[in-house]
Amino acid sequence: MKPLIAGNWKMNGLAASLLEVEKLGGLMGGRAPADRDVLICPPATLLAALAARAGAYGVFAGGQDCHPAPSGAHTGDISAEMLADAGARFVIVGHSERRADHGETDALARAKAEAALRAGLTPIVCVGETRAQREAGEAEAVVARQLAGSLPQTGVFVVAYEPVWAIGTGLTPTLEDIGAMHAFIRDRAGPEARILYGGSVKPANAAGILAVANVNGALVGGASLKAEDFHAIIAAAS
Ligand code: G2H
Repeated sequence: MKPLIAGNWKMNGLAASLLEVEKLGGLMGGRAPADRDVLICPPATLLAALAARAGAYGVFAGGQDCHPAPSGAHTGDISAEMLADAGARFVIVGHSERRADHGETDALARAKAEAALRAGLTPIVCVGETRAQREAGEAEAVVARQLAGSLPQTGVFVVAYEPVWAIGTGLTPTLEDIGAMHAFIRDRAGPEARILYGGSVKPANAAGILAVANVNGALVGGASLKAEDFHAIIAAAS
């Protein structure tokens, strides 16, 4: 399965940040490696400009969220159709920061994933347990519930396993725990889905994580903001 290395810039990036895309293109020798997919999900304000630049290097652009409706009276929201129109090929849905900051539910994540598919985008559906849930031995039950409620009923999708306690903290699960959870997700998401690991992926730990069975790529936050770091992670996926 072709690995997908996805950068999630979150609420970071002004126009000057587009220079990181040029830098990344240069580090890759002008073209993303043919044996892996590279994706950057910038803030919506940069999506169209980034899609145009990234496309020249064979890098995909994606959104960080979408509304379930194609259009309408939803002030401040962005539809999957709009993301596609701006050049996106993927969209992240159900990220734990959306679940925590905006009260997003599994049902809403599924509605967004299905809207993405209708617009021709590939949804990246995020799941993951909190520290308290892992310590209580509930990690698999929580992830199973999120998968059952959030995955679209049909279509090609990507799953990102992001333990909430590993996001932006520098902490990561052991490789054994990552492997066990990815195998658990594989059983529920099916053989076609790429399953990404996310949560404090950086150049120093990328090769080990990406070599684990059923890890088909990474969703990278902080370390995707600097071209050198993101390139090192792309290079580690082989
Ligand atoms: C998890 C991840 C990217 P970070 O949110 O989705 O962020 O790599 O900064 O932990």
